[in-house]
Amino acid sequence: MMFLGEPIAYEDEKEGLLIQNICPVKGQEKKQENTGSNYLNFHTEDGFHPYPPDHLALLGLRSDHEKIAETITASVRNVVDTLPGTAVMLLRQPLYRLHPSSSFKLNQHEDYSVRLPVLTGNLSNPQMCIHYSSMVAENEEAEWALNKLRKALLKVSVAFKLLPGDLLIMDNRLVAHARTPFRPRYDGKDRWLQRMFTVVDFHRSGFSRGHGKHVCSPLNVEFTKDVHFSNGDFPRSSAGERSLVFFGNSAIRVKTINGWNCCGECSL
Ligand SMILES: O=C(O)CCC(=O)C(=O)O
Ligand SMILES: [Fe+2]
Repeated sequence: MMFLGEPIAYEDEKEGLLIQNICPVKGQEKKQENTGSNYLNFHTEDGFHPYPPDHLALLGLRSDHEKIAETITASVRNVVDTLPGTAVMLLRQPLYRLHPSSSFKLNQHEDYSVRLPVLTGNLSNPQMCIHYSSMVAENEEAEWALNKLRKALLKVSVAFKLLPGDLLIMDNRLVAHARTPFRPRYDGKDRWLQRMFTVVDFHRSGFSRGHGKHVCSPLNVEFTKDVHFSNGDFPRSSAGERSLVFFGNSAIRVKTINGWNCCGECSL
């Protein structure tokens, strides 16, 4: 992993551990999180975060009792050429609301999301941010395009049974992942993985980390109303909606700017 980038973790997720233990937790079977054991939907890891992982490693330490759980991956590289041009065009627009993962312990608020495109970057080799259960399209056309992509990804998915000693490294910018269901027994011998994230450009998150530290400080959530705000290359909130805005480790004041063009790509 160290050849791929610098390790990164988030203080508001899994207590900021750089190497996280993943085991099923009693009572959380249905959670769309790695503590659950029902089907875990396809997702990009922490795609809502301003400094999401570029790579994600899962190390198998122990299989589930019946050895049925499979980690599934699906790469945008294998589907982008099969999508209708109109779908690609829509997926490149910030028409999708993504709710933060419930594994993040953000300020007590619940009703927030970030607004972003699903596909970014190079036209023929784009990056993808998707979440089958926490992402909502803002209109019917955008939903149609998202469904096209979802169906296409399912067709090219590849399953891995992580046995003890197996290491699966995923490029989180290209690949979505999921996990099939299994039956935990909570007897101390359940499925056990370890997880680690890396980023290619460590300096980008420097503002959010202490000197020499690899753990990003908790995100601050600030609700805005009737505001256009842009942070980076796509808008993070939109007019009249409750949205999540980011600012490394300190809240910033968001001003109301009437008629400001968010990103040049959208018509807001
Ligand atoms: O349990 C798995 O195989 C994958 C879990 C997962 O999505 C994760 O830990 O990010
Ligand atoms: Fe995941």
